Amino acid sequence: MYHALAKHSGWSLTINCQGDLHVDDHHTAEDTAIALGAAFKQALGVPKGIKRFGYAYAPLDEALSRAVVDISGRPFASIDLGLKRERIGTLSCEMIPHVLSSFATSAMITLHVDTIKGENDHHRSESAFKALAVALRQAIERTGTNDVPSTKGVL
Ligand SMILES: [Mn+2]
Repeated sequence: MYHALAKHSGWSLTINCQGDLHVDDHHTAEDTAIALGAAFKQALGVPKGIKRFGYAYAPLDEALSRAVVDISGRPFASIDLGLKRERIGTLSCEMIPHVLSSFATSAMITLHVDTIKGENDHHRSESAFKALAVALRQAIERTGTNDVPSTKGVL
C-alpha cells in the first residue's frame, strides 16, 4: 500500500522500520504512518505556492475509491473503506483506515477517503491508497506563485 502511495504521488520513499511484530501489527503500521505524515509535512515546508486542494478517484478493477485532500494545517480524517475481511496477508484490515488517519493527523491535513464500491478487500484498499496518492500529488502541485492559498494568509 505504501509502495502504491509513493509510486502514484511521485514520492521517492524508503522506509526502514523495526517494529514489534511479535506483539502485533498495530504499532508498526501506525508509527510508519505517523513518520510518513511528519516527513510529508517537513518536505512540504511552508505551504506556499501550492494548489492546496486535491481530489481523485482511482479504480482497481471492480473497486473504486475517492480521496479528497486539503493541505489545511488542520488534522482531520474521515475514512470509510468498508473492508470486511479480518486481514489482507499479515496486515489486519482494521489498521488500514488507521494508517490513513494517522498519516493525515501527523501531516496536519484534512483527508476524506471513501471506497465507493468493490468486492475484493485488497482491491478496495489499494484503490484507496492510489486515490490518496493522486489527490496528494494534485494538492501539492506548484501554482507558479508564492501565494499562501488561504484567505487568512496562513495555513
Ligand atoms: Mn493506534
